[in-house]
Amino acid sequence: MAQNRSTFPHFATDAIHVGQEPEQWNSRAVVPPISLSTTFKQDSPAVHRGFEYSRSGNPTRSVFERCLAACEGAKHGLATASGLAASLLLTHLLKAGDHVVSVNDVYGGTNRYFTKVASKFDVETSYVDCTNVKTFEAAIRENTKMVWLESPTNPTLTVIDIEAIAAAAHKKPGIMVVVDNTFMSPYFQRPLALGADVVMHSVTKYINGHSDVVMGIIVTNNDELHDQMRFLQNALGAVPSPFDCYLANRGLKTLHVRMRQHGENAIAVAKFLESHEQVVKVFYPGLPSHPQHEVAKRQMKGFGGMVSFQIKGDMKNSQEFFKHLKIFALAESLGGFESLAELPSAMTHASVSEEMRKELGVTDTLIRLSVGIEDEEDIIADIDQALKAATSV
Ligand code: P1T
Repeated sequence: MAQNRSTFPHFATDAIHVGQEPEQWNSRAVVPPISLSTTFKQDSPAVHRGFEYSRSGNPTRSVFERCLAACEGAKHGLATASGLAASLLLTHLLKAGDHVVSVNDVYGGTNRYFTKVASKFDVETSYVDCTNVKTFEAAIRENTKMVWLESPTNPTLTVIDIEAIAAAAHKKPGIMVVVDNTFMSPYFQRPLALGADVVMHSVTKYINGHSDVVMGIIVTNNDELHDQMRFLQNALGAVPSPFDCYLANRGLKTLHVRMRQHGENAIAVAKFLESHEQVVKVFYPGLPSHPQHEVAKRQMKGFGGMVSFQIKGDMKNSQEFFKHLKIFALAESLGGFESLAELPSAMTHASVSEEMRKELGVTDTLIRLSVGIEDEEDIIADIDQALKAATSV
């Protein structure tokens, strides 16, 4: 199903109101309170009013989970202590001997988790170019149980045709398709409507949007999967704090406004970079030159705030560029209101093998920008002066 503006009616109203009903609190608080109590009084043994112990469920967490699930067009939401804790929980749905097909370009921490941790429990992962459905299908094995997609990918912003890959995966029963929707947020892309079984996010990024919370979330429409994951959420214990849930719920209220501005600023930055003589190549799904631009237009409502580019020269030029930035901070992470720049090969993707980095083009001259919502002309002027300074080394 192609996604366009009319696919997501009422997004802002849902982000502001779902799960926030003042009537659920005795006080009729319009802003949901932070419920710090670790335990809840029961009417009789094991008979309670929805909450018993704060690891298995918490009122502030529940407010956020319901709201974000609505934003993704999902029935169920489960918040986790981080994006990686969401990956951990999902992988615990598998058993030893199972196989995962992951898109080859994923966040470095996801690659590290599958390669160096899940492998210890005999869960093997193949990293595959998912821009080609035939290549993807060839990687499916008898024991493949999970498909892991990011789209656009981190950091090369490759776009995967989610609908085509989900349909190919579902030809074989028992394969769960997970989409890490962190880069787009539900405002720009809703993978469940494209055939994914589960969507996960690093809430740390756009959803919270203020670079002051580390959190994750998993959403689904599948009741059985949700029940299994709720059991795992309680059994594994990697849950977020009520204060973090309060902040993420607050951030979500302005997601639509922020995403529109991120998108506007990012396309301006991408066009500027594409015309710059100090730049070899720009990676942004909103550019007609992007190899999957047509897929992006079909499955996304906007193109997001992440832009990667290859600077002319070598590591010295990259370093000089970072040294001269004034508005952008040289820092990991993304999706906050402020602009950030980083070098994936040495920072977010340093844990990816050198061989795979080379194959993906994650070199010492590939620079990733998280374009913030400052004034567009100031952002561009900052990049311009840093690029000029980087030329003279
Ligand atoms: O940091 P955490 O909340 O645990 O989320 C991990 C994660 C998962 N998925 C994607 C697409 C991500 O980008 C991340 C975290 N990424 C960074 C910190 C980064 O700078 O790319």
